[in-house]
Amino acid sequence: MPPLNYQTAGESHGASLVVMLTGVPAGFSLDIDFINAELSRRQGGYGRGGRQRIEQDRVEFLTGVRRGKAIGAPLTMRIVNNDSRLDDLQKTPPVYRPRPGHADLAGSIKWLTTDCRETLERASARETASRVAAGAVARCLLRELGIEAFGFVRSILDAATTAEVRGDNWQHMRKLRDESETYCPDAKVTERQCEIIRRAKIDKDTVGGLVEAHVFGCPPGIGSSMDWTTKLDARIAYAVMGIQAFKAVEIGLGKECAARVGSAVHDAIRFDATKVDTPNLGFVRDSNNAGGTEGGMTNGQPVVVRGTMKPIATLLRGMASVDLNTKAPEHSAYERSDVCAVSAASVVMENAVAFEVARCAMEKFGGDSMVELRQNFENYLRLARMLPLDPPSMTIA
Ligand code: EPS
Repeated sequence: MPPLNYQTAGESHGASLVVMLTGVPAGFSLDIDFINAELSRRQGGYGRGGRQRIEQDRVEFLTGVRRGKAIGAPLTMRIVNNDSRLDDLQKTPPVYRPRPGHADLAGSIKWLTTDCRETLERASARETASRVAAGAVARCLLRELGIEAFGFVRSILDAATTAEVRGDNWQHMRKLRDESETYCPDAKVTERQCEIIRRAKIDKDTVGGLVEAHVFGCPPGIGSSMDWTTKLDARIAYAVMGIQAFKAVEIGLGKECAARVGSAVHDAIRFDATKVDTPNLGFVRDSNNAGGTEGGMTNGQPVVVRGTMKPIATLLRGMASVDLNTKAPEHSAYERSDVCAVSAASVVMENAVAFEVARCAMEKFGGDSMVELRQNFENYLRLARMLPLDPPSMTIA
């Protein structure tokens, strides 16, 4: 069985997006309605541009599925682009005035051309639809282990919610988020965020923000401290920094750790025998500054990830740039775009983070089939609850 992994392909204005997952165990149900609902959510959010009125993202399974269940083979999905026009030079003309902040300049030099078009087609956030589809598949798998992800918008510019998301209120928070035009579980802050986006549109500018993802139900031990490449938090950081326009990622308290002493950072441990059947196996913390990971492994607390999305680089007002053909000063090019895509980014991050949890869960529990995976998972929890194992020599000396 290969490790759980995925690859995406497809240009923003090509025929379609494609995503292939390998290492998927057999026998879990692919909830196509859930996957499509996540794709629709990614298309939404206040501040999106005209493209989303053209597209209606839906997943089509090409391989690896039989009668709604994964069969253990490579799983391929397609999302059709309605706005497919890449071969039409009139409709997708060369772009030679690079947008500061976009992949345009570095990409055109890298591929030794003065047309940024091919770089931008793949750098486009359209690709994130594939990443959501992959993550949503992983979430179908995680659900069978009782693991759930929840993502939302924390802030846009200076409009930030202080809402606290916990294991006992996240479903309510999800309801509030789903009622919000910006995917922020706070009605008052949503209004301010919409106002900020309206203002930015009038100013022909763009805005970014902070998004957060929480993963509930992970027992201790997903990920590994034995090698840096197997650390869950490192994998999450890699996945999140790979999302278009992300400039920072934090786990738990994140960069605030630098401003506090150890006793105000680390989450004290106590044991509560009434909680042994919860994901923390009874090892209770009153805070979660670690964001659910210690030593690159889950510690039984919810995994908490925060991502920073910069404002979109395509500004209607333009910025100082150059003509790549003449090197003369020019205003940067404008392509139809979004004023704000932070809401969409929250959906992308939620699913990208969930995929990394699933990747590490598969490494820990393995199995070619869901039956095997579930039994490995439950057997591990049984052994963990039995600690110390008898005889003690069964444990590492
Ligand atoms: C993007 C430009 C816009 C965005 C796009 C990302 O596309 P278009 O030029 O076709 O209007 O809407 O995002 C998506 C298409 C999407 O589905 O998220 C860019 O330049 O990155």
